[in-house]
Amino acid sequence: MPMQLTPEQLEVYHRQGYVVVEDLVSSVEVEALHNRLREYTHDGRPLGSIRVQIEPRVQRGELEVNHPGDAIRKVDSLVEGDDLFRKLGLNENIVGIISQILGPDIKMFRNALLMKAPEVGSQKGWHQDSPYWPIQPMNLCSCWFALDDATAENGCLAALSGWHKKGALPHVSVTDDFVIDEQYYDSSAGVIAPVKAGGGVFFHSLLPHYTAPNRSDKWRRAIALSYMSSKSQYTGKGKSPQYFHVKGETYPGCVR
Ligand SMILES: O=C(O)CCC(=O)C(=O)O
Repeated sequence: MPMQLTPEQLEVYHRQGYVVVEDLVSSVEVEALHNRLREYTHDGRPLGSIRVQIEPRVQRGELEVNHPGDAIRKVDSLVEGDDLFRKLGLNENIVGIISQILGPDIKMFRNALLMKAPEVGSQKGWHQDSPYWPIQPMNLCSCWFALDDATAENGCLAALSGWHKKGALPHVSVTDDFVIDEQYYDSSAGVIAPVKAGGGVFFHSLLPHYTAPNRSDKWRRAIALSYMSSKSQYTGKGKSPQYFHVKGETYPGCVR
């Protein structure tokens, strides 16, 4: 039977804006994902047209790494481009929990591998996801799936619990980032959400969140799998892009 959130866990999600769920995927599958990822980042497996983002300090020549793969910060759309990551994006435990939160008709808005190499990975400043995204209503849900044990030391997620209820907060551009304007929140209220490899943090797209730099000697790799109801509206320019279909119906006039 696929995993389901208990009523208590579902209540926690709605109250806090996030819930941590361990053991979504077996250690054997996590190992296979690790191996595949290493092939892409360190062993020359072609990424094709998949977009890769490099650590800004390495890009600017301010920091050197032992291997170019240690400088990769972000890889987009592996769910569409790789069989093992596709299986993860469609995993019945993850999608089952997402359906409890968002309903039966689901599309994937994005998926992004987020990598913090030991002592290299930089912070991601406090932000909400929805202000970045052309989707209404602002009620998407991400499963931040941990490929390594995510801890305070290597840059696990931190969140402002309950703040998803405050709506979209003003964001500003700063060096290398787009973050919530400091006058609108108090980061000292942030709580960390450690999670073991194979588990995930399910969080609301209006939840303010942050990840610290990796100051440890251990990798922190995660993939953010962001889902939306197929009844969502695309609010960007032109017509809706074709989003990855996860399950259920598609609706006329809504995201494709
Ligand atoms: O994993 C990270 O470092 C950042 C994650 C994040 O901010 C996101 O998924 O929106």
